[in-house]
Amino acid sequence: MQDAPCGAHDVRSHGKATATGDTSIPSPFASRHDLIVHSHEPYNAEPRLDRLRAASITRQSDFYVRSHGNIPQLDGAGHRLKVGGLVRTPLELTVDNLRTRFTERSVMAVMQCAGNRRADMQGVKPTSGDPWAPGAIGNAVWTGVSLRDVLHAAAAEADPALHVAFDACDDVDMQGEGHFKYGVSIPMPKAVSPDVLLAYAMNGEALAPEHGYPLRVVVPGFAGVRSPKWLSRITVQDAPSDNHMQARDYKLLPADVTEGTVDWDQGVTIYDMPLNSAICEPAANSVLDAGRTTLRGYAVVTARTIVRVDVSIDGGRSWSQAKLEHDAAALWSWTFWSITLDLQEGSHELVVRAWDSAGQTQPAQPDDVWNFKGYLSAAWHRIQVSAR
Ligand SMILES: Nc1nc2c(c(=O)[nH]1)N[C@H]1C(S)=C(S)[C@@H](COP(=O)(O)O)O[C@H]1N2
Ligand SMILES: [Mo]
Repeated sequence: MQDAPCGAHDVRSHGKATATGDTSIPSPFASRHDLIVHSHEPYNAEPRLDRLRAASITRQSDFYVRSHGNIPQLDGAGHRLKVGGLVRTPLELTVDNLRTRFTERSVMAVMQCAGNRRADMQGVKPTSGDPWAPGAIGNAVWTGVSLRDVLHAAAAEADPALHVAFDACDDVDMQGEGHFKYGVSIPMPKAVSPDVLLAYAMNGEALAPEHGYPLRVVVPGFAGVRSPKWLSRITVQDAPSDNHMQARDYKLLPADVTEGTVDWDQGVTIYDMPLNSAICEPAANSVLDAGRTTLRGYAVVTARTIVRVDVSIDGGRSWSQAKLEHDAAALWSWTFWSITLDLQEGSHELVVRAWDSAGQTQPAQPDDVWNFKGYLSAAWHRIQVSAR
């Protein structure tokens, strides 16, 4: 099944005991000590929100890391990508082959985890998964080649009912549910969008090991789970991937479904991400000086644009409109917002909600969208602060 040559020299084989604490973290993570770490194995970490809001293009060192298994240490020159399935010309390509045989393309796009902001949902009722704050998101300029061009070179069948499956090099151990290499798929109509990349660079730098060196998929607008890192194989097929990650995870389920009652076949596969927004500054629970206070954050939407961001300093009773910063040419990028308001002495609930170009806004409460996996947490973002 998995004969793609990953040739990994794992620095952190999954399940292998290592010392606890940051000193056990090998070199790929050395520069990342300032991220908030949810777990070391697998490595999951997000930036502080003021760091996230500091630049519209997120530095690799400030970019959240979501991994389900080990971080493979792959040999960039020797690594091979196989392309097969419903294609007339199966391919085997090095990253260098991709660079020289195909047209290079750069796309600015947000990568966002389906579990971003899960902590708010956990405030309603526990869910599985790490308590991500609003930092499981970042915006980067991804450079690589269009998946579409590689599918074309392989003379892939183009029926819109097909799926393009991806296999990766990391080993995922789903305690009790088996041990497998990470794999997912996307529907063909998305796969042939020129903005879906096989990327080898991020913000003009080689991908860091934790972001998928030497090659990853970037599917703008889709949940991060559909953008495999350490890509080893592409398969054109007539059904979605049967990998655990696709079939038994990352699906949206109704509120009454639990871990014990879930029928994964009834879940809705999470592809597109919902309208969302967050307050990045001030930080939750901060004590501020009363008076003029600037609030800053992000808003994000797929396939539409952010047209308005409302901010409240009284728990959502009254609203003011924030100033928006968006590069209209960057379709898949986020929108930064800011507003300066007068904060009286006392406690305040600060709230943000975004509106998109179809006049849709976010649900008011996380209760409205709660699900046992804690996915797509996109209610109004509320934080408590006090001023004195
Ligand atoms: N091979 C592989 N690809 C993966 C993952 C993974 O665990 N293994 N995690 C996915 C998830 S859930 C997300 S949100 C993004 C995160 O990308 P980043 O770590 O570069 O931010 O990678 C996706 N690609
Ligand atoms: Mo994710």
